[in-house]
Amino acid sequence: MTVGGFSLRFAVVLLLVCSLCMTCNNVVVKASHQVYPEFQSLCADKVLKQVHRTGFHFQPPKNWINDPNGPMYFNGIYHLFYQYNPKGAVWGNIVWAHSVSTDMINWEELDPAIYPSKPFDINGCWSGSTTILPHNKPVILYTGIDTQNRQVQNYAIPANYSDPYLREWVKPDDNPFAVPGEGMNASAFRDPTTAWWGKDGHWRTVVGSKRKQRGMAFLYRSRDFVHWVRAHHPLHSSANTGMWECPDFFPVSFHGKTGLDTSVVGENIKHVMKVSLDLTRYEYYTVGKYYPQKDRFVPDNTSVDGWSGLRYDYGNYYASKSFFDAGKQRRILMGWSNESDTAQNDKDKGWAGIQTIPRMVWLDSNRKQLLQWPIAELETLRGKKVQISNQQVKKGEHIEVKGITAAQADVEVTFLLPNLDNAEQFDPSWVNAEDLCGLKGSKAQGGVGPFGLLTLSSKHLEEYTPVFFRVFKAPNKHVVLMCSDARSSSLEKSGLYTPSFAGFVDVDLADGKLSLRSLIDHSIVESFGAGGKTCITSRVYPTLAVFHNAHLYAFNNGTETVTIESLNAWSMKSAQLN
Ligand code: DQQ
Repeated sequence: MTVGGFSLRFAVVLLLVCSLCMTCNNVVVKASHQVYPEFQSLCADKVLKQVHRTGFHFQPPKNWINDPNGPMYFNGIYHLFYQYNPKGAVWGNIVWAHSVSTDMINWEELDPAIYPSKPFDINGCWSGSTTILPHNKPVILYTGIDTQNRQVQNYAIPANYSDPYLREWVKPDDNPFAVPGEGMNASAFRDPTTAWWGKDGHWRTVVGSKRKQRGMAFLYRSRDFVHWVRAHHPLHSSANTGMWECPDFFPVSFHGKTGLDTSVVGENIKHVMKVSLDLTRYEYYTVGKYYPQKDRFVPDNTSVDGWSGLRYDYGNYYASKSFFDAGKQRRILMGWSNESDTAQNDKDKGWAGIQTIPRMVWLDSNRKQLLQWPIAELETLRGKKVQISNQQVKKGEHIEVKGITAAQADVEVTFLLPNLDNAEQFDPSWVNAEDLCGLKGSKAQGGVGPFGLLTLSSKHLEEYTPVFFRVFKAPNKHVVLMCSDARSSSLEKSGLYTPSFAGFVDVDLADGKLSLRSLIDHSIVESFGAGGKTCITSRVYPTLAVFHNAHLYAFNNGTETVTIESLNAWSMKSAQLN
């Protein structure tokens, strides 16, 4: 039975959570999220403004969501848990909501899996992971906020392993399995990773933390997955990076796209360590070597281990989590894309936060970075297709891609570059891609570029979100900048966060081509440059370019003509989203 789109059982759980939270309304839990006590428990009567809701990016019917938690593949079903406020459209009252899917594109909502109910999580059920133990037994590790407002680590197990949806989870009474010890910061100790198994018979997990401003991943070991002991040294740490939220640690193969189970060690692999930096609200990752005997991770000297390191995504993307999909032998990455509007906007529209499209991740053949690509299942939503090939785009031109629903689309384009001799000179002081994009934008004329797509554009370009490249000439190489610039995305100016997100693209231009794919979905533009070398997600709120009034163009503002070798664009059908 459903009441207002929610199942009756869900409503009962909500009531329970609501009443629990009423008793803890005065408790101030130190969170990395902005806290708006006045909005925290204001349920929207109805979701007011629908123009910016997504058609195929995951979101629940209403309210706030943040981090994806414990995604996993179990007996043919994908599970996504996520941080959710059942009572309002800003962060607060956090539970683990739960959705299931057979393709990670269409989702069915279940009752929350974990919600505050025990002394060890009564003030919050924060982020964590799942691990599938031998004999196909999943376990959740998560952070609870206990009666003393400490961050502690807990585990939960399915109440009934034969329920294909694993609807109910039990939190055994021997929780918590780890509490902040002597000299540890009880407000900076959270987000346990998927555990991996070592040949010495111990499981390992890491928990994000910091000591002063040194970010670190505390390592815990266990033989039985119940009793855990902290190792003397962290798996890894890095100076001046602040609190490490949502760490993720996994192996990747030297060869091809096949994913590896989190416990794989040995030859012909590297390990990846990703952290979400609370100080910057960006993530970075390093590629390196894991030494199982010493339990140490050492980043390669090609990976910057700090704020300016490689990112999964140079845009609005945070608290990501990967998992090994044993069904299709691939590693999948899920990430949260926060709103870029105001808390008041979120309260008024009744919802906030979406999950990006699940991405497959694998090691680039240069072994220095990852590649990412939307899972192939997304293509089942592709509807009407239009194509352009061998079309020149001259200086100052913009060419409309007509015949698709430009507000809900998937577009893939490959540009043929002209002779690169006339590319702009690169100034070595331009170290920050976002600043450079801010400086140059999509309009300032260059030599080779800016060229790319104008997404979510109004007919006469009053508003648009350009996603584009600029190629520069540096001694002995070319530098490629990719931007997703939200500064002209909306006529609405008050309070929106409209950065000129950007990243450099480490790509060989010998074949004279640059490709771009953008997933456009009403208030999100999720883009993949050069086959997934550089990804950028923007959240935007057009006022004119909505529904059928949205347009898509290819453009070029460089002096040199570029050619669209091929452009394929599809109207996207809506997914079944909860
Ligand atoms: N969100 C969770 C924390 C995590 C943060 C709380 C990252 O566990 O550190 O909702 O967005």
